Amino acid sequence: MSDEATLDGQLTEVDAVVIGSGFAGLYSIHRLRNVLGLEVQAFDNAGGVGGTWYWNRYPGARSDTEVNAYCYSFDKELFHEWKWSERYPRQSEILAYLNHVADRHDLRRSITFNTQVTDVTWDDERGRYLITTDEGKRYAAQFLVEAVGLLSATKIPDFPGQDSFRGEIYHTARWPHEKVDLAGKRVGVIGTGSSGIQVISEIAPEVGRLTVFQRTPQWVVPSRHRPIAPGLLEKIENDYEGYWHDVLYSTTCFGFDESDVAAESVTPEERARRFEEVYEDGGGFQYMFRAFNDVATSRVANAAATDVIEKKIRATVTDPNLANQLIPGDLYAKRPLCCDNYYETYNRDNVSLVAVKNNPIVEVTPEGVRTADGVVHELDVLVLATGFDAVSGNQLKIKHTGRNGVSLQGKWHDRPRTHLGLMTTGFPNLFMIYGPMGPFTNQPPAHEAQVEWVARAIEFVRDRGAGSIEAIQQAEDAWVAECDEIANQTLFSVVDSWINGSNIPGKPVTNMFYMAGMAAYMDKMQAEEDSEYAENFVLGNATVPA
Ligand code: N01
Repeated sequence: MSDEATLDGQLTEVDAVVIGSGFAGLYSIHRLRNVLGLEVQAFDNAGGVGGTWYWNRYPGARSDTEVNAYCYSFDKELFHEWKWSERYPRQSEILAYLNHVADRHDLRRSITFNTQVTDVTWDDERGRYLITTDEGKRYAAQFLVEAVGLLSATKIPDFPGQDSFRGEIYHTARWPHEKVDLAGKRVGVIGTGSSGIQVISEIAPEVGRLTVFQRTPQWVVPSRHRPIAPGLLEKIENDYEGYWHDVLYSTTCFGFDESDVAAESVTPEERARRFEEVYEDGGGFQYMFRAFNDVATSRVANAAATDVIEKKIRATVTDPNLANQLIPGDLYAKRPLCCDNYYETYNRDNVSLVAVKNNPIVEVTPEGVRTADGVVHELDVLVLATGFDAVSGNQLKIKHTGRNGVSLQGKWHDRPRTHLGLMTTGFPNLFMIYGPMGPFTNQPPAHEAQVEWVARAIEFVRDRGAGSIEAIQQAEDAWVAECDEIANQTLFSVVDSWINGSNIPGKPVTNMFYMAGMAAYMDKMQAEEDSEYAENFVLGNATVPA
Protein backbone atom coordinates (compact mmCIF):
# COMPACT_ATOMS: atom_id res chain seq x y z
CA MET A 1 0.00 0.00 0.00
CA SER A 2 1.41 3.40 -0.85
CA ASP A 3 0.42 6.70 0.67
CA GLU A 4 0.25 8.29 -2.79
CA ALA A 5 -2.42 5.82 -3.78
CA THR A 6 -4.84 7.43 -1.39
CA LEU A 7 -4.56 10.94 -2.75
CA ASP A 8 -7.10 12.48 -5.11
CA GLY A 9 -9.97 10.47 -3.73
CA GLN A 10 -8.44 7.08 -4.48
CA LEU A 11 -9.08 4.36 -1.97
CA THR A 12 -6.45 2.20 -0.38
CA GLU A 13 -7.85 -1.25 0.37
CA VAL A 14 -6.80 -3.02 3.55
CA ASP A 15 -8.38 -5.81 5.55
CA ALA A 16 -8.57 -3.90 8.79
CA VAL A 17 -8.08 -0.40 10.10
CA VAL A 18 -7.10 0.08 13.74
CA ILE A 19 -7.51 3.47 15.36
CA GLY A 20 -5.19 4.12 18.29
CA SER A 21 -1.79 2.78 19.30
CA GLY A 22 -1.94 2.58 23.06
CA PHE A 23 -2.05 -0.74 24.90
CA ALA A 24 -5.19 -1.84 23.04
CA GLY A 25 -4.29 -0.54 19.59
CA LEU A 26 -0.81 -2.06 19.61
CA TYR A 27 -2.12 -5.44 20.60
CA SER A 28 -4.88 -5.20 17.97
CA ILE A 29 -2.29 -4.58 15.26
CA HIS A 30 -0.17 -7.47 16.47
CA ARG A 31 -3.07 -9.88 16.82
CA LEU A 32 -4.73 -9.04 13.50
CA ARG A 33 -1.61 -8.58 11.39
CA ASN A 34 1.05 -10.86 12.89
CA VAL A 35 -1.21 -13.67 14.06
CA LEU A 36 -4.28 -13.56 11.80
CA GLY A 37 -2.32 -12.42 8.77
CA LEU A 38 -4.57 -9.50 7.84
CA GLU A 39 -3.35 -6.41 6.08
CA VAL A 40 -3.70 -3.74 8.74
CA GLN A 41 -3.46 0.03 8.61
CA ALA A 42 -3.44 1.87 11.93
CA PHE A 43 -3.74 5.56 12.72
CA ASP A 44 -2.94 7.62 15.74
CA ASN A 45 -3.24 11.35 16.14
CA ALA A 46 -0.24 11.23 18.47
CA GLY A 47 3.29 11.49 17.15
CA GLY A 48 4.18 8.05 18.50
CA VAL A 49 2.81 4.96 20.17
CA GLY A 50 1.65 4.85 23.78
CA GLY A 51 -1.88 6.26 23.89
CA THR A 52 -2.50 7.66 27.34
CA TRP A 53 1.19 7.31 28.16
CA TYR A 54 2.18 9.32 25.11
CA TRP A 55 0.02 12.26 26.17
CA ASN A 56 0.08 12.30 29.97
CA ARG A 57 3.62 13.52 30.61
CA TYR A 58 2.78 15.75 33.55
CA PRO A 59 5.11 15.66 36.56
CA GLY A 60 4.24 12.75 38.82
CA ALA A 61 2.35 10.78 36.15
CA ARG A 62 2.50 7.10 36.90
CA SER A 63 0.24 4.06 36.88
CA ASP A 64 -1.57 3.29 40.09
CA THR A 65 -1.98 -0.35 39.11
CA GLU A 66 0.83 -2.56 40.33
CA VAL A 67 3.04 -3.31 37.38
CA ASN A 68 2.58 -7.07 37.43
CA ALA A 69 -0.97 -6.45 36.18
CA TYR A 70 -0.14 -3.37 34.12
CA CYS A 71 1.56 -5.04 31.21
CA TYR A 72 0.85 -7.47 28.39
CA SER A 73 0.43 -11.16 29.04
CA PHE A 74 0.50 -12.41 25.45
CA ASP A 75 4.29 -12.46 25.19
CA LYS A 76 5.84 -14.48 28.00
CA GLU A 77 9.38 -13.76 26.83
CA LEU A 78 8.68 -10.05 26.98
CA PHE A 79 7.37 -10.47 30.53
CA HIS A 80 10.61 -12.24 31.41
CA GLU A 81 12.93 -9.84 29.61
CA TRP A 82 11.50 -6.45 30.45
CA LYS A 83 12.84 -5.21 33.77
CA TRP A 84 10.39 -2.93 35.52
CA SER A 85 12.01 -0.79 38.15
CA GLU A 86 9.07 0.10 40.38
CA ARG A 87 5.81 -1.19 41.84
CA TYR A 88 3.89 1.66 40.18
CA PRO A 89 5.82 2.57 37.02
CA ARG A 90 6.29 6.13 35.89
CA GLN A 91 4.87 7.42 32.61
CA SER A 92 8.32 7.42 30.97
CA GLU A 93 8.89 3.78 31.87
CA ILE A 94 5.49 2.64 30.56
CA LEU A 95 6.01 4.63 27.37
CA ALA A 96 9.46 3.01 26.93
CA TYR A 97 7.82 -0.40 27.41
CA LEU A 98 5.16 0.29 24.77
CA ASN A 99 7.81 1.54 22.34
CA HIS A 100 9.76 -1.63 23.01
CA VAL A 101 6.68 -3.73 22.28
CA ALA A 102 6.11 -1.80 19.04
CA ASP A 103 9.71 -2.52 17.97
CA ARG A 104 9.77 -6.09 19.16
CA HIS A 105 6.67 -6.95 17.11
CA ASP A 106 7.50 -4.59 14.26
CA LEU A 107 4.20 -2.74 14.70
CA ARG A 108 5.31 0.77 13.83
CA ARG A 109 5.38 0.16 10.08
CA SER A 110 1.60 -0.32 10.12
CA ILE A 111 0.88 2.95 11.91
CA THR A 112 0.46 6.40 10.44
CA PHE A 113 1.05 8.93 13.23
CA ASN A 114 -0.10 12.53 13.55
CA THR A 115 -3.26 11.53 11.75
CA GLN A 116 -6.82 11.91 12.94
CA VAL A 117 -9.50 9.67 11.49
CA THR A 118 -12.37 12.06 10.85
CA ASP A 119 -15.02 9.96 9.17
CA VAL A 120 -15.97 6.29 8.98
CA THR A 121 -18.85 5.21 6.77
CA TRP A 122 -20.14 1.69 6.21
CA ASP A 123 -20.64 0.96 2.53
CA ASP A 124 -23.12 -1.90 2.40
CA GLU A 125 -22.47 -2.73 -1.23
CA ARG A 126 -18.76 -3.02 -0.75
CA GLY A 127 -19.05 -4.56 2.71
CA ARG A 128 -16.36 -2.14 3.75
CA TYR A 129 -15.85 0.91 5.92
CA LEU A 130 -14.73 3.94 3.99
CA ILE A 131 -12.35 5.75 6.28
CA THR A 132 -11.19 9.32 5.81
CA THR A 133 -8.34 11.04 7.63
CA ASP A 134 -7.81 14.72 8.38
CA GLU A 135 -5.42 14.84 5.41
CA GLY A 136 -8.25 13.70 3.15
CA LYS A 137 -6.75 10.28 2.52
CA ARG A 138 -9.26 7.48 2.08
CA TYR A 139 -9.12 3.83 2.98
CA ALA A 140 -11.51 0.93 2.60
CA ALA A 141 -11.42 -1.78 5.25
CA GLN A 142 -13.63 -4.73 5.94
CA PHE A 143 -12.97 -4.54 9.67
CA LEU A 144 -12.57 -1.52 11.88
CA VAL A 145 -11.12 -1.68 15.38
CA GLU A 146 -11.43 1.45 17.48
CA ALA A 147 -8.98 1.48 20.37
CA VAL A 148 -9.36 5.19 20.93
CA GLY A 149 -8.95 5.37 24.69
CA LEU A 150 -11.35 5.50 27.60
CA LEU A 151 -9.78 8.62 29.05
CA SER A 152 -8.28 10.50 26.16
CA ALA A 153 -10.53 13.29 24.88
CA THR A 154 -9.44 16.14 27.13
CA LYS A 155 -11.83 18.34 29.03
CA ILE A 156 -10.41 21.83 28.69
CA PRO A 157 -12.43 24.42 30.58
CA ASP A 158 -13.15 27.67 28.86
CA PHE A 159 -12.91 30.32 31.58
CA PRO A 160 -13.61 33.86 30.46
CA GLY A 161 -10.33 35.62 29.72
CA GLN A 162 -8.34 32.38 29.48
CA ASP A 163 -6.50 33.59 26.37
CA SER A 164 -5.43 36.78 28.13
CA PHE A 165 -3.26 34.90 30.67
CA ARG A 166 0.34 36.11 30.40
CA GLY A 167 1.80 32.90 31.82
CA GLU A 168 1.76 29.35 30.50
CA ILE A 169 -1.30 27.04 30.57
CA TYR A 170 -1.02 23.27 30.30
CA HIS A 171 -3.58 20.49 30.45
CA THR A 172 -2.11 17.46 32.22
CA ALA A 173 -2.98 15.21 29.26
CA ARG A 174 -1.38 17.54 26.72
CA TRP A 175 1.81 18.17 28.64
CA PRO A 176 4.79 19.30 26.52
CA HIS A 177 7.48 16.80 25.62
CA GLU A 178 10.24 19.09 26.80
CA LYS A 179 10.68 19.74 30.52
CA VAL A 180 8.51 22.56 31.82
CA ASP A 181 10.54 24.64 34.22
CA LEU A 182 8.44 25.17 37.32
CA ALA A 183 11.28 25.89 39.72
CA GLY A 184 10.50 28.83 41.96
CA LYS A 185 7.37 29.77 39.99
CA ARG A 186 3.85 30.55 41.14
CA VAL A 187 1.85 27.58 39.89
CA GLY A 188 -1.89 27.02 40.06
CA VAL A 189 -3.52 23.58 39.65
CA ILE A 190 -7.22 23.29 38.85
CA GLY A 191 -8.57 19.83 39.64
CA THR A 192 -7.99 17.23 42.33
CA GLY A 193 -8.73 13.93 40.58
CA SER A 194 -6.07 11.28 39.81
CA SER A 195 -4.06 13.66 37.62
CA GLY A 196 -4.34 16.64 39.97
CA ILE A 197 -3.26 14.82 43.11
CA GLN A 198 -0.22 13.35 41.36
CA VAL A 199 0.93 16.64 39.90
CA ILE A 200 0.28 18.52 43.18
CA SER A 201 2.29 16.04 45.27
CA GLU A 202 5.14 15.97 42.76
CA ILE A 203 5.68 19.66 42.08
CA ALA A 204 5.05 21.15 45.53
CA PRO A 205 8.70 20.86 46.65
CA GLU A 206 9.96 22.43 43.42
CA VAL A 207 7.69 25.40 42.81
CA GLY A 208 7.84 28.75 44.53
CA ARG A 209 4.16 28.84 45.42
CA LEU A 210 1.45 26.28 44.67
CA THR A 211 -2.22 27.23 44.65
CA VAL A 212 -4.65 24.32 44.41
CA PHE A 213 -8.12 25.17 43.12
CA GLN A 214 -10.30 22.41 44.52
CA ARG A 215 -13.95 22.13 43.53
CA THR A 216 -14.73 18.67 44.90
CA PRO A 217 -12.35 16.92 47.29
CA GLN A 218 -11.86 13.20 46.78
CA TRP A 219 -10.90 10.38 49.13
CA VAL A 220 -7.21 9.65 48.68
CA VAL A 221 -5.29 6.77 50.22
CA PRO A 222 -1.51 6.35 49.97
CA SER A 223 0.06 4.33 47.17
CA ARG A 224 2.89 3.11 49.40
CA HIS A 225 5.14 3.18 46.45
CA ARG A 226 8.07 0.77 46.82
CA PRO A 227 10.17 -1.67 44.84
CA ILE A 228 8.40 -4.68 43.35
CA ALA A 229 8.10 -7.38 46.00
CA PRO A 230 11.17 -9.64 45.74
CA GLY A 231 10.42 -12.84 43.86
CA LEU A 232 6.94 -11.72 42.75
CA LEU A 233 7.65 -11.63 39.02
CA GLU A 234 9.50 -14.96 39.17
CA LYS A 235 6.57 -16.48 41.03
CA ILE A 236 4.22 -15.28 38.31
CA GLU A 237 6.45 -16.74 35.61
CA ASN A 238 6.39 -20.10 37.32
CA ASP A 239 2.64 -20.28 36.90
CA TYR A 240 2.23 -17.81 34.06
CA GLU A 241 -1.03 -19.07 32.58
CA GLY A 242 -2.52 -19.62 36.02
CA TYR A 243 -1.63 -16.09 37.12
CA TRP A 244 -3.16 -14.39 34.09
CA HIS A 245 -6.21 -16.61 34.28
CA ASP A 246 -6.70 -15.47 37.87
CA VAL A 247 -6.26 -11.82 36.86
CA LEU A 248 -8.93 -12.12 34.17
CA TYR A 249 -11.27 -14.15 36.35
CA SER A 250 -11.30 -11.56 39.10
CA THR A 251 -13.51 -8.51 39.58
CA THR A 252 -11.04 -5.73 38.88
CA CYS A 253 -8.12 -7.38 36.99
CA PHE A 254 -5.67 -5.74 39.36
CA GLY A 255 -3.75 -8.90 40.21
CA PHE A 256 -4.30 -8.71 43.98
CA ASP A 257 -6.46 -10.98 46.12
CA GLU A 258 -9.90 -9.42 46.25
CA SER A 259 -11.92 -9.87 49.39
CA ASP A 260 -14.93 -12.16 49.52
CA VAL A 261 -15.95 -10.87 52.94
CA ALA A 262 -18.66 -8.25 53.35
CA ALA A 263 -17.81 -5.43 55.73
CA GLU A 264 -21.41 -5.62 56.85
CA SER A 265 -20.81 -9.19 58.03
CA VAL A 266 -18.12 -8.31 60.57
CA THR A 267 -17.96 -6.14 63.68
CA PRO A 268 -17.17 -2.42 63.42
CA GLU A 269 -13.83 -3.14 65.14
CA GLU A 270 -12.91 -5.75 62.57
CA ARG A 271 -13.91 -3.38 59.75
CA ALA A 272 -11.67 -0.66 61.10
CA ARG A 273 -8.81 -3.10 61.63
CA ARG A 274 -8.98 -4.47 58.12
CA PHE A 275 -9.32 -1.07 56.44
CA GLU A 276 -6.37 0.17 58.46
CA GLU A 277 -4.31 -2.83 57.36
CA VAL A 278 -5.08 -2.39 53.65
CA TYR A 279 -4.65 1.39 53.91
CA GLU A 280 -1.15 0.89 55.28
CA ASP A 281 -0.25 -1.41 52.40
CA GLY A 282 -1.42 1.25 49.93
CA GLY A 283 -3.34 1.38 46.66
CA GLY A 284 -6.72 2.84 45.73
CA PHE A 285 -8.42 -0.13 44.10
CA GLN A 286 -6.86 -2.26 46.82
CA TYR A 287 -8.53 -0.15 49.48
CA MET A 288 -11.88 -0.41 47.72
CA PHE A 289 -11.79 -4.09 46.73
CA ARG A 290 -9.21 -5.86 48.86
CA ALA A 291 -10.40 -5.08 52.37
CA PHE A 292 -14.03 -6.09 51.83
CA ASN A 293 -16.28 -6.92 48.88
CA ASP A 294 -19.11 -4.48 49.53
CA VAL A 295 -17.47 -1.04 49.72
CA ALA A 296 -18.87 -0.09 46.32
CA THR A 297 -22.35 -1.40 47.09
CA SER A 298 -23.11 -0.96 50.80
CA ARG A 299 -23.42 2.41 52.48
CA VAL A 300 -22.41 0.83 55.78
CA ALA A 301 -19.20 -0.56 54.30
CA ASN A 302 -18.58 2.65 52.41
CA ALA A 303 -18.91 4.76 55.56
CA ALA A 304 -16.56 2.45 57.43
CA ALA A 305 -14.02 2.89 54.62
CA THR A 306 -14.25 6.67 54.67
CA ASP A 307 -14.15 6.85 58.50
CA VAL A 308 -10.63 5.46 58.39
CA ILE A 309 -9.50 7.84 55.61
CA GLU A 310 -11.06 10.80 57.40
CA LYS A 311 -9.12 10.00 60.58
CA LYS A 312 -5.93 9.76 58.53
CA ILE A 313 -6.57 13.15 56.93
CA ARG A 314 -7.17 14.75 60.32
CA ALA A 315 -4.04 13.13 61.73
CA THR A 316 -1.95 14.29 58.77
CA VAL A 317 -3.08 17.83 58.00
CA THR A 318 -1.98 20.06 60.84
CA ASP A 319 -4.49 22.89 60.19
CA PRO A 320 -7.93 21.54 61.22
CA ASN A 321 -9.75 24.02 58.95
CA LEU A 322 -7.73 22.88 56.00
CA ALA A 323 -8.39 19.24 56.94
CA ASN A 324 -12.12 19.98 56.93
CA GLN A 325 -11.86 21.38 53.43
CA LEU A 326 -9.98 18.33 52.19
CA ILE A 327 -12.49 15.83 53.57
CA PRO A 328 -15.10 15.01 50.92
CA GLY A 329 -17.95 14.27 53.32
CA ASP A 330 -19.43 12.24 50.50
CA LEU A 331 -19.60 8.61 49.44
CA TYR A 332 -16.43 6.84 48.36
CA ALA A 333 -17.72 5.98 44.91
CA LYS A 334 -15.65 7.69 42.26
CA ARG A 335 -12.75 5.92 40.63
CA PRO A 336 -10.63 5.17 43.75
CA LEU A 337 -7.48 7.28 44.04
CA CYS A 338 -4.11 6.77 45.62
CA CYS A 339 -1.04 8.92 45.93
CA ASP A 340 1.83 9.21 48.39
CA ASN A 341 2.32 12.49 50.30
CA TYR A 342 -0.89 14.02 49.02
CA TYR A 343 -2.31 15.28 52.31
CA GLU A 344 1.19 15.94 53.70
CA THR A 345 1.68 18.41 50.84
CA TYR A 346 -0.88 20.77 52.40
CA ASN A 347 1.34 21.20 55.49
CA ARG A 348 3.95 22.94 53.33
CA ASP A 349 4.31 26.71 53.70
CA ASN A 350 4.34 27.21 49.93
CA VAL A 351 1.02 25.40 49.29
CA SER A 352 -2.45 26.88 49.64
CA LEU A 353 -5.90 25.53 48.91
CA VAL A 354 -8.65 27.61 47.34
CA ALA A 355 -12.03 25.89 47.64
CA VAL A 356 -13.90 26.88 44.49
CA LYS A 357 -17.21 25.11 44.95
CA ASN A 358 -18.84 28.06 46.70
CA ASN A 359 -16.33 30.60 45.51
CA PRO A 360 -15.97 29.63 41.86
CA ILE A 361 -13.37 30.71 39.39
CA VAL A 362 -14.98 33.56 37.46
CA GLU A 363 -12.22 34.44 35.04
CA VAL A 364 -8.62 34.11 34.07
CA THR A 365 -6.88 37.47 33.98
CA PRO A 366 -3.45 38.32 32.53
CA GLU A 367 -2.07 37.93 36.07
CA GLY A 368 -3.82 34.75 37.19
CA VAL A 369 -7.14 33.33 38.29
CA ARG A 370 -9.91 35.46 39.79
CA THR A 371 -12.42 33.81 42.10
CA ALA A 372 -15.93 35.08 42.89
CA ASP A 373 -14.72 36.78 46.08
CA GLY A 374 -12.74 39.15 43.84
CA VAL A 375 -9.31 37.78 44.76
CA VAL A 376 -6.87 37.41 41.87
CA HIS A 377 -4.54 34.51 42.55
CA GLU A 378 -1.40 35.57 40.71
CA LEU A 379 0.30 32.82 38.74
CA ASP A 380 3.12 32.15 36.31
CA VAL A 381 1.82 28.73 35.26
CA LEU A 382 -1.71 27.33 35.28
CA VAL A 383 -2.14 23.55 35.20
CA LEU A 384 -5.52 22.21 34.10
CA ALA A 385 -5.96 18.80 35.72
CA THR A 386 -9.57 18.93 34.62
CA GLY A 387 -9.96 15.45 33.20
CA PHE A 388 -11.64 13.95 30.17
CA ASP A 389 -14.78 13.56 28.14
CA ALA A 390 -14.49 9.91 29.10
CA VAL A 391 -15.60 6.61 27.60
CA SER A 392 -17.52 7.83 24.52
CA GLY A 393 -15.71 11.16 24.02
CA ASN A 394 -13.11 10.14 21.48
CA GLN A 395 -15.45 7.97 19.47
CA LEU A 396 -17.97 10.73 19.10
CA LYS A 397 -15.26 13.01 17.71
CA ILE A 398 -15.18 10.76 14.65
CA LYS A 399 -18.19 11.05 12.36
CA HIS A 400 -19.61 7.55 12.16
CA THR A 401 -22.20 6.46 9.61
CA GLY A 402 -23.41 2.89 9.72
CA ARG A 403 -25.81 0.69 7.80
CA ASN A 404 -28.70 2.57 6.16
CA GLY A 405 -27.07 5.88 6.96
CA VAL A 406 -27.46 5.57 10.74
CA SER A 407 -25.28 8.06 12.56
CA LEU A 408 -23.47 7.09 15.77
CA GLN A 409 -23.76 10.65 17.01
CA GLY A 410 -27.56 10.41 16.57
CA LYS A 411 -27.82 6.92 17.94
CA TRP A 412 -25.81 7.80 21.05
CA HIS A 413 -27.37 11.22 21.51
CA ASP A 414 -29.12 10.27 24.74
CA ARG A 415 -26.55 7.73 25.87
CA PRO A 416 -24.03 5.33 24.36
CA ARG A 417 -25.42 1.90 23.56
CA THR A 418 -23.45 -1.24 22.79
CA HIS A 419 -23.51 -4.98 23.10
CA LEU A 420 -20.72 -6.11 25.46
CA GLY A 421 -18.98 -2.75 25.03
CA LEU A 422 -17.63 -4.28 21.84
CA MET A 423 -20.15 -3.66 19.06
CA THR A 424 -23.10 -1.38 18.38
CA THR A 425 -26.09 -2.31 16.24
CA GLY A 426 -26.11 -0.71 12.80
CA PHE A 427 -22.32 -0.81 12.55
CA PRO A 428 -21.25 -4.20 11.17
CA ASN A 429 -17.62 -5.17 11.68
CA LEU A 430 -16.94 -2.18 13.92
CA PHE A 431 -15.27 -3.36 17.09
CA MET A 432 -14.62 -1.12 20.06
CA ILE A 433 -11.95 -1.96 22.57
CA TYR A 434 -13.13 -0.70 25.92
CA GLY A 435 -16.15 0.93 24.35
CA PRO A 436 -19.09 2.14 26.45
CA MET A 437 -20.76 -0.55 28.60
CA GLY A 438 -17.52 -2.48 28.78
CA PRO A 439 -16.09 -3.77 32.07
CA PHE A 440 -14.96 -1.40 34.83
CA THR A 441 -11.48 -2.80 35.46
CA ASN A 442 -7.76 -2.32 35.17
CA GLN A 443 -7.40 -1.95 31.45
CA PRO A 444 -4.40 -3.75 29.88
CA PRO A 445 -5.51 -7.33 30.67
CA ALA A 446 -9.12 -6.48 29.77
CA HIS A 447 -7.96 -4.97 26.48
CA GLU A 448 -6.13 -8.14 25.60
CA ALA A 449 -9.15 -10.29 26.37
CA GLN A 450 -11.35 -8.08 24.22
CA VAL A 451 -8.89 -8.03 21.33
CA GLU A 452 -8.72 -11.83 21.52
CA TRP A 453 -12.51 -11.93 21.26
CA VAL A 454 -12.47 -9.56 18.29
CA ALA A 455 -9.78 -11.53 16.49
CA ARG A 456 -11.69 -14.77 16.95
CA ALA A 457 -14.91 -13.13 15.75
CA ILE A 458 -13.13 -11.94 12.60
CA GLU A 459 -11.69 -15.40 12.10
CA PHE A 460 -15.17 -16.86 12.45
CA VAL A 461 -16.60 -14.50 9.84
CA ARG A 462 -13.86 -15.35 7.40
CA ASP A 463 -13.97 -19.08 8.04
CA ARG A 464 -17.72 -19.07 7.40
CA GLY A 465 -17.22 -17.23 4.13
CA ALA A 466 -19.39 -14.42 5.52
CA GLY A 467 -18.75 -10.72 5.04
CA SER A 468 -19.73 -9.17 8.31
CA ILE A 469 -20.90 -9.62 11.86
CA GLU A 470 -23.25 -7.28 13.68
CA ALA A 471 -24.86 -7.25 17.11
CA ILE A 472 -28.64 -7.43 16.90
CA GLN A 473 -30.87 -4.79 18.46
CA GLN A 474 -32.39 -7.11 21.09
CA ALA A 475 -28.92 -8.08 22.29
CA GLU A 476 -27.88 -4.46 22.61
CA ASP A 477 -31.09 -3.52 24.42
CA ALA A 478 -30.70 -6.43 26.82
CA TRP A 479 -27.04 -5.61 27.48
CA VAL A 480 -27.76 -1.97 28.20
CA ALA A 481 -30.60 -2.96 30.55
CA GLU A 482 -28.39 -5.49 32.32
CA CYS A 483 -25.55 -2.98 32.69
CA ASP A 484 -27.94 -0.41 34.14
CA GLU A 485 -29.47 -2.87 36.55
CA ILE A 486 -26.04 -3.83 37.87
CA ALA A 487 -24.77 -0.26 38.01
CA ASN A 488 -27.86 0.80 39.93
CA GLN A 489 -26.90 -1.63 42.66
CA THR A 490 -23.59 0.19 43.08
CA LEU A 491 -22.83 3.52 44.69
CA PHE A 492 -21.02 4.69 41.53
CA SER A 493 -24.41 5.46 40.04
CA VAL A 494 -25.29 8.03 42.71
CA VAL A 495 -22.08 10.04 42.72
CA ASP A 496 -21.07 12.55 40.06
CA SER A 497 -17.91 11.69 38.13
CA TRP A 498 -16.62 10.92 34.65
CA ILE A 499 -17.83 7.34 35.21
CA ASN A 500 -21.37 8.48 34.45
CA GLY A 501 -20.57 11.49 32.27
CA SER A 502 -21.59 14.09 34.82
CA ASN A 503 -18.23 15.90 34.60
CA ILE A 504 -19.03 17.22 31.11
CA PRO A 505 -21.68 19.93 30.91
CA GLY A 506 -24.42 18.89 28.48
CA LYS A 507 -23.31 15.26 28.27
CA PRO A 508 -26.03 12.74 29.11
CA VAL A 509 -25.58 11.52 32.67
CA THR A 510 -25.92 7.77 32.38
CA ASN A 511 -24.31 4.50 33.24
CA MET A 512 -21.43 3.69 30.87
CA PHE A 513 -20.03 0.46 32.36
CA TYR A 514 -20.64 -3.21 32.99
CA MET A 515 -20.02 -3.26 36.73
CA ALA A 516 -20.34 -6.98 37.49
CA GLY A 517 -16.60 -7.51 37.21
CA MET A 518 -14.24 -9.00 34.69
CA ALA A 519 -14.85 -12.67 35.56
CA ALA A 520 -18.56 -12.32 34.78
CA TYR A 521 -17.67 -10.35 31.66
CA MET A 522 -15.30 -13.10 30.48
CA ASP A 523 -18.18 -15.58 30.80
CA LYS A 524 -20.39 -13.29 28.74
CA MET A 525 -17.84 -13.07 25.95
CA GLN A 526 -17.26 -16.82 26.07
CA ALA A 527 -20.99 -17.53 25.82
CA GLU A 528 -21.14 -15.65 22.51
CA GLU A 529 -18.33 -17.77 21.13
CA ASP A 530 -19.82 -20.99 22.47
CA SER A 531 -23.08 -20.24 20.68
CA GLU A 532 -21.11 -19.40 17.52
CA TYR A 533 -22.56 -15.89 17.72
CA ALA A 534 -25.97 -17.37 16.83
CA GLU A 535 -28.01 -15.70 19.54
CA ASN A 536 -26.95 -12.10 19.57
CA PHE A 537 -25.32 -11.45 16.21
CA VAL A 538 -26.12 -11.69 12.53
CA LEU A 539 -23.65 -12.53 9.82
CA GLY A 540 -23.82 -10.61 6.55
CA ASN A 541 -23.01 -11.98 3.12
CA ALA A 542 -19.56 -11.64 1.71
CA THR A 543 -19.34 -9.00 -0.99
CA VAL A 544 -16.84 -8.51 -3.73
CA PRO A 545 -15.15 -5.17 -3.19
CA ALA A 546 -15.76 -2.77 -6.08
O1 N01 B 1 -9.84 13.80 35.90
P1 N01 B 1 -11.05 13.80 36.94
P2 N01 B 1 -8.36 13.19 36.06
N1 N01 B 1 -13.44 24.25 37.73
O2 N01 B 1 -12.28 13.98 36.11
C1 N01 B 1 -11.95 19.42 38.38
C2 N01 B 1 -7.38 8.15 35.03
N2 N01 B 1 -6.06 8.55 35.52
O3 N01 B 1 -7.60 13.54 34.86
O4 N01 B 1 -14.98 16.90 40.66
C3 N01 B 1 -12.89 23.64 38.78
O5 N01 B 1 -10.99 12.65 37.85
C4 N01 B 1 -12.90 18.37 38.86
O6 N01 B 1 -13.74 18.89 39.85
P3 N01 B 1 -15.23 18.26 40.06
C5 N01 B 1 -8.22 7.68 36.20
O7 N01 B 1 -9.08 6.67 35.78
C6 N01 B 1 -5.30 7.60 36.11
O8 N01 B 1 -7.78 13.58 37.36
O9 N01 B 1 -15.83 18.16 38.68
N3 N01 B 1 -12.54 22.35 38.81
C7 N01 B 1 -11.92 17.32 39.35
O10 N01 B 1 -11.39 17.64 40.60
C8 N01 B 1 -8.95 8.93 36.58
O11 N01 B 1 -10.10 8.70 37.36
C9 N01 B 1 -4.10 7.93 36.64
O12 N01 B 1 -15.92 19.20 40.94
C10 N01 B 1 -12.77 21.64 37.71
C11 N01 B 1 -10.81 17.41 38.31
O13 N01 B 1 -10.93 18.69 37.71
C12 N01 B 1 -9.22 9.52 35.22
O14 N01 B 1 -8.04 9.28 34.48
C13 N01 B 1 -3.63 9.23 36.59
C14 N01 B 1 -13.35 22.20 36.56
C15 N01 B 1 -10.93 16.38 37.23
O15 N01 B 1 -10.78 15.11 37.79
C16 N01 B 1 -9.49 11.00 35.21
O16 N01 B 1 -8.59 11.65 36.12
C17 N01 B 1 -4.41 10.18 35.96
C18 N01 B 1 -13.69 23.56 36.60
N4 N01 B 1 -14.25 24.16 35.56
C19 N01 B 1 -5.63 9.84 35.43
N5 N01 B 1 -13.45 21.24 35.62
C20 N01 B 1 -3.32 6.86 37.33
O17 N01 B 1 -3.32 5.72 36.95
C21 N01 B 1 -12.95 20.11 36.17
N6 N01 B 1 -12.55 20.36 37.44
C22 N01 B 1 -2.62 7.22 38.52
